[in-house]
Amino acid sequence: MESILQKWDGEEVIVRFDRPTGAWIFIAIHSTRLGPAAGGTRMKSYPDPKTAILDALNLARGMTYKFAVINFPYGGGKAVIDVPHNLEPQMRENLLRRYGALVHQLGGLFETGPDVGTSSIDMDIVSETGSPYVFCRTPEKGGAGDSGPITAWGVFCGMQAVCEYLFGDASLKDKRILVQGAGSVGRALIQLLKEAGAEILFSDVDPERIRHFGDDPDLQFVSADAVYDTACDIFSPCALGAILNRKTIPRLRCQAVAGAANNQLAEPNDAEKLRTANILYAPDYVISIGGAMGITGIESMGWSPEKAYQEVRTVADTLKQIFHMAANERITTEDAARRIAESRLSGVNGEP
Ligand code: NAD
Ligand code: PPY
Repeated sequence: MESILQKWDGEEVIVRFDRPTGAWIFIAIHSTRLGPAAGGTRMKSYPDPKTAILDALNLARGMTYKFAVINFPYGGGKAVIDVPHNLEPQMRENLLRRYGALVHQLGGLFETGPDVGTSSIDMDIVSETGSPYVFCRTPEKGGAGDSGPITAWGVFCGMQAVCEYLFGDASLKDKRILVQGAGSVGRALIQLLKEAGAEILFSDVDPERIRHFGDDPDLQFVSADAVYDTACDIFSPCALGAILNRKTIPRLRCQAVAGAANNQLAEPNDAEKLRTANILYAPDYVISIGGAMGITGIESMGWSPEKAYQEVRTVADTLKQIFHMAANERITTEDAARRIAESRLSGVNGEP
């Protein structure tokens, strides 16, 4: 644990062992340089608390870069709740309430929303004790609702930028796109791609989701083990992290990777492997900004939903800037994005 924290470049970690459930709560505050730390709450069972804390630290860093790359007045944080398997619903709800009380106790150092394993309905429960530091409550409770659809909108706009850069035309019509993960983001993305006339392939591991989408004649199902060998124009990871690694990259048969999943690169030099393989990579913390930007815009800056969708559209311009910078300087798109983010983090008031 000590060496993990020593190697981390963030500010602090709040740790709580929840005795009634046996869950571990880790809230990682990576940077408050540009504003209060914001980031979702991930809830799942990890093999051990060390893996859970590492996930929190890496995800929190990703949030710092997300906000910095678009020069947004928030810092990076993330919460991970490592729960035992088969937690009963009532126990889970009470855990969420105790977690909310902890967020409240931090007094605005950390503001949160949903992530993998939590939903808007969960945010309603967290906000009972965590208010006013909880985003994405359901509209019935006065929140902006699930962040998946607006995140998907950002990914969709990012894919258009990819097509414009690679093919000289932003249209996604007839482009063959493989979406890994048909959850909150993936399902909304699939809908947008349908409307745009793309050829859509999808993969999931949840039998219910496979059945639901498998019945759709416009979608082709790809099994989880065939994903990396399936030819497509754009591969869109919308499930797990670390899926771009030394084993999967040599198998990829796509021209670009553009998806919402956080921390897609297993190792920093996987970005170079993608560049060498001539695969255009849309850095995850840029293309997945829609939820964080749109929801904080609506809930704390008074944006209308229309304004939020318009603002999220600018992710396409940021990506194009990154693609051109990477090509001109012969660096990876990941390096180009990091340079932009770091210049904002080192500048005065976030200005480069
Ligand atoms: P989710 O839990 O709603 O959906 C994830 C889906 O991926 C589920 O359907 C799950 O069954 C599926 N899945 C899991 N393992 C898989 C595998 N091996 N192959 C194929 N599918 C698999 O999560 P979400 O909110 O849609 O988020 C997806 C990713 O995007 C996560 O990495 C998340 O951190 C990131 N992200 C989400 C948001 C947001 O607003 N929801 C914002 C930014 C980034
Ligand atoms: C993410 O982009 O990974 C998030 O956690 C999204 C988010 C962040 C802050 C509030 C709501 C959603």
